[in-house]
Amino acid sequence: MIPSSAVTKQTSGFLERRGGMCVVQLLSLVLQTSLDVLFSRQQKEEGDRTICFFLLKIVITLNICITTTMKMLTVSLLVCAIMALTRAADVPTGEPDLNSGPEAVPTGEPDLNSGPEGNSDIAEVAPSCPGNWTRYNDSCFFYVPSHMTWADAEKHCQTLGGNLASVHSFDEQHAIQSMIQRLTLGFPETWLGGYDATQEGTWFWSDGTDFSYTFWATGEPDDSRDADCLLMNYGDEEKFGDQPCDQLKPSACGKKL
Ligand SMILES: [Ca+2]
Ligand SMILES: [Ca+2]
Repeated sequence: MIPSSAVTKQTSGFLERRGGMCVVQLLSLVLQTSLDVLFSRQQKEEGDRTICFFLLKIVITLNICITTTMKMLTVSLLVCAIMALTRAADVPTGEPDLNSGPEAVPTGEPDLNSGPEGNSDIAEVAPSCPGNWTRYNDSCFFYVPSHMTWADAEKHCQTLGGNLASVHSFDEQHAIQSMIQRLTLGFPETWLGGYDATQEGTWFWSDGTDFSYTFWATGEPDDSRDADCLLMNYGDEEKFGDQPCDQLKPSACGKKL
């Protein structure tokens, strides 16, 4: 395709040449008429006719020049319009080609992302416990060595997103006990979430789960000294025992995945 700038350049060149030709014609007319007037000045009437004829020639020449120039301008505008339309028609067909490349990339990206997305789905199916927490089935446990009352220990576990741990099987109790042993190299008495403060003898877990599994040491719970809170690793048997809730003990937090 011929660039529009080249056409414009050619057109302007032609117009310049055409204008130059018109000027040459006009100068020739002026020169010829001036000579006619000079040679016929003896005869006034003939001189007047020569001047009129000269003016008429100038008008005709100018009309021809103007008409020719206007025709060329019209033709040039038509050519430019056709070129512009052609370019406009070409651009859309070109742009999709350019975009089709990038579009091919995005169509590839979903494929790349589909993997991670699939992995994130898997991660959601099998989430993990926070660091330093110990997992058992779908529960996470965390040992707090600081000595606190049962109520303060419960509040502290809540700040960690859980409650004092609840226990629902021997294996779960053993998992918590093993965690404490691993961290302390012993079996210190540790608060769990069991309590019967609201009604003596009716035990609840502070996380609201069902209090059905028990691992009481021999003679426990005895409600000695209004014991309303549950300790694990209690006594020589290292089982459950009830103790007054204001005793300062380590604690075990728990939360669900
Ligand atoms: Ca009690
Ligand atoms: Ca007791």
